Amino acid sequence: MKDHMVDANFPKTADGRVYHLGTGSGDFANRIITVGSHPRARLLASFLNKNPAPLVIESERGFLTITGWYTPRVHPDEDGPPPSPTRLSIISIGMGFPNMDFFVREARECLPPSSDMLVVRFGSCGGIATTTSSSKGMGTGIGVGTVVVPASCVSIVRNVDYYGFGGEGGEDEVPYWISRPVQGDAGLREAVLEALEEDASPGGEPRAVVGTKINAAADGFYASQGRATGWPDANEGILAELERRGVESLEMETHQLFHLARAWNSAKGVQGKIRVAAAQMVFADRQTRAFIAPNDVKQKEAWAGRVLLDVMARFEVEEE
Ligand code: R1P
Ligand code: URA
Repeated sequence: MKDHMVDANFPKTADGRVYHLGTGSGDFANRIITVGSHPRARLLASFLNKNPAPLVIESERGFLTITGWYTPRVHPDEDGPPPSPTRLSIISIGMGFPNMDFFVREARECLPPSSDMLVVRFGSCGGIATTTSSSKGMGTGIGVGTVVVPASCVSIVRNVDYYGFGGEGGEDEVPYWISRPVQGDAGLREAVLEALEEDASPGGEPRAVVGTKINAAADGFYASQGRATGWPDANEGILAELERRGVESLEMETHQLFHLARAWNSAKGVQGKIRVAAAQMVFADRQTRAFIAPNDVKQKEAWAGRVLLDVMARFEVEEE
């Protein structure tokens, strides 16, 4: 750790930079796309305007924040003056609930209290649904390459007391807890879903986008996502239970994002709101066991990432 931190409760450097993200006041735009990997963040950042050059902050804890200006593309049917550039941030946070927690709390701290904070998670996920309920009616499953835009999210947390204490399967213990669903921001989700579904870019390929009802975020990639790996995880029933509850996709961060936004927005005295949505590319089909090819990942990321930049730049939000 290079800098001396002050205030053990919410540690910051003397010049106000937060402990894990390494960002300070003014380093974040209030429109943020969060991703799980640096290459995905850098790909999105390649679409930002070059002048002025984006601000890039890589923290020693592995968070990469890139803030710059983005000029939205013009829809072919669009009249009126060309859209002006909007300031946006892209952050790569890595994986899991704790990293999403660091990001949301520390980025919020870097924004003015009165400013709304808009966050879209652009991630990957597994698809588990055999039937889907998109805005365009019932479908036949979520395959590899589909982009899902969930309205809500449950969490799946492993009950560690279940394992290794001799009482496995006892009446009082269940191996996993599944929470009730928490909603994201309906307006932001609608904008994301519509833009992805319509994708106005000329010459675009037909792309599968599904507005789903429920996503599940698990506290791991393996056990709590129902993967059979040879570990004694007591997770054989998870996928069936999730399907029974109407869950269509599985990943590792969206619940923490939706949960924190809901908690923040419903607290007394909060000024700027946190408005959240997620768009997730299906990398793994949990029914067929298919996994996405690297070239398809690059293509999907570039296409959906660009659409999300357009949405975030154009979305009407109260500015600070
Ligand atoms: C697991 O491979 C990771 O991929 C998914 C999961 O949520 C987890 O973080 O999302 P990202 O592609 O955004 O990281
Ligand atoms: N990310 C996950 O968390 N799970 C998957 O199955 C694929 C991507």
